[in-house]
Amino acid sequence: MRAERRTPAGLASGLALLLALSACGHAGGPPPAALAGRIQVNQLGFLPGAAKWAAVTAPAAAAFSVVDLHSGAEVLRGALQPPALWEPSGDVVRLADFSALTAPGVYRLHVDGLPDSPQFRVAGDAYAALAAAGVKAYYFNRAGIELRPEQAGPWARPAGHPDTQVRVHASAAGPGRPEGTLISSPGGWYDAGDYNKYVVNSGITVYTLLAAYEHFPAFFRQQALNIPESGNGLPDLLNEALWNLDWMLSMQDPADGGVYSKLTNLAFDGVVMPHQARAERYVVQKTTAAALDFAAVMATASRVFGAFESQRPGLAARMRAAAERGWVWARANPAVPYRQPPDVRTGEYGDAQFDDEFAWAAAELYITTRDDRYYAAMQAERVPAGVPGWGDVAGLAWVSLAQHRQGLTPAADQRLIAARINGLATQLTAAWAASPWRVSQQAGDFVWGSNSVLLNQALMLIQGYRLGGDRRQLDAAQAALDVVLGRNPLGRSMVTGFGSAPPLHPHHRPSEADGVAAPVPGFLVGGPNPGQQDAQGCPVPYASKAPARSYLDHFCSYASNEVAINWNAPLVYVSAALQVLTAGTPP
Ligand SMILES: [Ca+2]
Ligand SMILES: [Ca+2]
Repeated sequence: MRAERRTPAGLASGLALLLALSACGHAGGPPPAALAGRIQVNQLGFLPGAAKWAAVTAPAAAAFSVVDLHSGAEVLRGALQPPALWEPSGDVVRLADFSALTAPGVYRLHVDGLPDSPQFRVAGDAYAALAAAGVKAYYFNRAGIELRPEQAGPWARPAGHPDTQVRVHASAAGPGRPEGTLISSPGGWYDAGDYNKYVVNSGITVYTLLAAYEHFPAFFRQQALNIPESGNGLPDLLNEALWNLDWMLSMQDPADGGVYSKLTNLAFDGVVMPHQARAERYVVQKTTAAALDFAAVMATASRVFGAFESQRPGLAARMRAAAERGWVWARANPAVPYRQPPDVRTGEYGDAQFDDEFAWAAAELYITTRDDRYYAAMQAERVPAGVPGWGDVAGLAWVSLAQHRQGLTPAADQRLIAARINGLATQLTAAWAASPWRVSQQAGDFVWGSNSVLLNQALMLIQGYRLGGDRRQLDAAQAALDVVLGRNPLGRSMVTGFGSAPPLHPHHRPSEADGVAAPVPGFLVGGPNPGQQDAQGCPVPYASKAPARSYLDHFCSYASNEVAINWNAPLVYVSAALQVLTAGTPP
């Protein structure tokens, strides 16, 4: 869940009408519906070997068929499962299991009396383009660099926010750098729909991208993104991660190893392009969470970039040293929460519970250094495995320990590592299996950024599958991606540029201000959020208060339709993992 953000001014007039919530956005299908309801399906499609489910919100329907889009031939027929109420949306739903469909092609689902489903593909490369666009979204959010037409196409734009002359805010002043000192802290990614840069949120984001590389290196070595560094000998995912890692390194105070929490304006920019935003920038307060998230991700990056010494000589050692200095600072300053200074009004990412950050940083330092003192500092038996989020990162420690389990020292408790990963994956699988909508997310998971909560559940399910091979855990992860790509009560894809009914008006300043009709592609939007914290400032109402329907495809909706770097990271991880782990040819 993100820090709540101030509503930008001036949104109330002249904006496009709400397009969401009324129709599925697909063509074709039989004439007037005799039944009320819809067929909701993953609008992008599936690997041949994937579990394939659709949701039919028509209690009286009985059977479904799968139709080849081009020939019109029925290729599969089946009975719908018994109806059941899914509380988060209030729908009575019947599920269609068409996993037996394995032949590559383009299809739609048909139920007598209902509009046909959106079309979808079955293909061996079903998620390759999605995974690539999910990474390239970070390129589109780069600070301090011109996006050239050769790489950015219609979304080319001048450089914004050079951040080579940034002031040390009073809250961040120290002996070596008194208030007002000018420092240089260029590069990095804009955090979300705004133009500020936050270390805490960068931590889980970059980590998740590096974990994707560590887990599936062959996939990412062949992925070509057409970014400025392409062809330099580093995989493009790592080039993109470095754009933010190099910035993060500049956020560490060389005097004491503490890490500034954010680089920010005093207030959010207006709805302008990056080069039009000229407010003075500051680095703000060193915090325990910033130091530990920094230490964890630099320790991770150190072992990843250790394999690329010739491309970036000395980088891995520098990252490791930076991680250890951040750790030392946090041990000496173990309870410094973020306190928003009175003159600063941008995002907070405030967190006062640091057990999880300590555990995660200790785990990554242990894996990278093989120093048992870090394993002891983790206090592993006291660390739970939960679904990760920016303020609760304990689960990431277990992801890394499981990945590296064969190279750990004898100090590591191998049974505990397996128990933590399996315990969480088993719990999420049970929730998926019991769900009338066949998804692991529960009513309480519809919070700010609910789509990322769901995809982080999928990320943890995938860890279970990689460790123990329980196929149901992979199927439950697939279900999460299905929901994000359109098998939801809204019939909406939640990724810009993907699916037949994607978000068109994300809360993303460049997408709103660039004069290009299509939003910048590859971004996951926050998703349904019954908090509706932006409702007062939106010129159109939410259509429903139901948790799974609390979504507005409107620029005003920072609470359901913003983008964020930490939300895109599990999209990249899960789409790549399913592309790699799902059988690409019919079984
Ligand atoms: Ca925490
Ligand atoms: Ca636009």
